Amino acid sequence: MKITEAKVIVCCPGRNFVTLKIITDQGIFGLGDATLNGMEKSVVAYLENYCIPSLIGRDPANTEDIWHYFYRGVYWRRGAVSMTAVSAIDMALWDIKGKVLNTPLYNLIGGKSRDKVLVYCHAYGKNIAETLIDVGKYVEKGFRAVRVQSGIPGIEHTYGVPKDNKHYEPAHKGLAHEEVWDTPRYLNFVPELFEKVRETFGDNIHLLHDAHHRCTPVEASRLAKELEPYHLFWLEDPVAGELQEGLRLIRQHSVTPIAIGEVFNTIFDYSSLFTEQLIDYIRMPIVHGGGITHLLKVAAMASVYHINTGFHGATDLSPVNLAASVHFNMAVNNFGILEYMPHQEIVSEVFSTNYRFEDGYLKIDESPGIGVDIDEKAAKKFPYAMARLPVNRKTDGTMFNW
Ligand code: GCO
Ligand code: MG
Repeated sequence: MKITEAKVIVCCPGRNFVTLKIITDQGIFGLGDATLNGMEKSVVAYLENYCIPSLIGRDPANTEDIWHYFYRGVYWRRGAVSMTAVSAIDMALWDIKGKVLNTPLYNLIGGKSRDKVLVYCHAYGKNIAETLIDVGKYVEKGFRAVRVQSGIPGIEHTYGVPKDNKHYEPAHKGLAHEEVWDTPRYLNFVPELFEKVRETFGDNIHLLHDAHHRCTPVEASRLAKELEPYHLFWLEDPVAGELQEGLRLIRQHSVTPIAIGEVFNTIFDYSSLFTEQLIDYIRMPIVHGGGITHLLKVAAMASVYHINTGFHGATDLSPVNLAASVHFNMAVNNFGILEYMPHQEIVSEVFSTNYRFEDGYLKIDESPGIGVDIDEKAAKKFPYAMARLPVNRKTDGTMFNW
């Protein structure tokens, strides 16, 4: 079997998605997600100008060799743009492999270790009262794990809380919005938020929180320590991902579990965090972390250190990535949890999916490969619209992490 064609499909049903379609001489095709929020066109250019010409003529069965061709074979390797392209290629090839062998992806990577995958959703509100109502809605819907973010008194707009009270979508059309951040107010507020959530919903629900890279190590240590009584499932990105040593200080001061790495893209970003046991969950998703081939290695290494998967699954990752993540987490032994923000209804006009939410879990059917399809005609109805993630400044105007 040979790859005869590959194309990149960009569409914007509510938000931008980039999808790679690899087609073979036997008519079988595979899909890979290549969406990098706010930087979509960079991945498109890399795929179209550099990767696709080198894919033509290769045997799609050789997932390992092709992965190394696009990783090792590229002198300027690593980085979000290149690794998203590598991920898309890898996903599409595993999709083809599953279709050729007429079996779901999970069967190719170990089979079922479980029947369903525990997921967490996002609850939020402008203040604690509204947030409690939102948590209640998700508990009512059957979610067993809820990420809780809330507006903070004195900060005009906070990460994780939509301005218009609709669905949460961080990218905005046009150039980047500027937001304002105040860490002292945040640190004073969050323990009270979780005290109220536990008081209202008791101990039988998993609670998660995303600090979104905004603390220094000592601030994050205080936060993790003060949140201990509320037994979080995890505290996410307490410090910026690139500050790996910062995780040491947090560990010395608290036993709140830590999830990190949605902005990572290789095993090397994780290696010392694993060997020193500084974290508990892997956030790096299939779409940005080198695809199934690479994440299998990351998960295998993590398993030695009792670290579990907890992949990023925001709505800016397409249904192709979400389905691949469900397959992956059906199969690996060290599964922790998967983020699940349901896509807007309009996304189903372009992508048909094979997963469904039931009683706090995602389940996937037995369609071969990844099991998601794209309607290219429908995709054309939703042309790309430039959108950017916000930037963040401290109250005195200093540039900060978003
Ligand atoms: C999460 C993430 C998202 C990101 C977004 C960026 O934990 O779900 O932090 O909210 O900010 O995916 O594109
Ligand atoms: Mg996050």
